[in-house]
Amino acid sequence: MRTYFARIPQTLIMCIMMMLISCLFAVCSGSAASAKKAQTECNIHEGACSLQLTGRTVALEISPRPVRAMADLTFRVTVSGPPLSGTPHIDLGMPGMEMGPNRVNMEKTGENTYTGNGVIVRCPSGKTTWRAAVTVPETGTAAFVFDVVY
Ligand SMILES: [Cu+2]
Repeated sequence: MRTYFARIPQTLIMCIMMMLISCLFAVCSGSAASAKKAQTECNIHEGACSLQLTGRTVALEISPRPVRAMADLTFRVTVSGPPLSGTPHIDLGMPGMEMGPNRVNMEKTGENTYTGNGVIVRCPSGKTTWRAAVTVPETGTAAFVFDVVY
């Protein structure tokens, strides 16, 4: 009995510490996410999808449409506002799944427009939901979640 009661405060302290640590992590990741990341679900088959991020509008258009897996795709990113110091890039992945690196490098093809080519692979799980994370210099990452056609 004695040892049982002696263990309670220790367990409580451990619990409180774990709660504090997880709260700290939540606050840290929460503030980082709101400052430089934005995500939206969109229908990429209908045309360009856009997001507001750090005072700019980031738009993504993929062609040809409908957007299919295992096909050569052209990714076009348009960023409003003053000129960027560098070129955006896109990381293709699946929400909640590790699919390996798949980056689309882009080049400037217009005033505010950047273009690159890439392939969305077919997921062995059969799931069709992909995410294109567009990283824009000095702006952050705009992530677009959409379904592709297999
Ligand atoms: Cu997958």
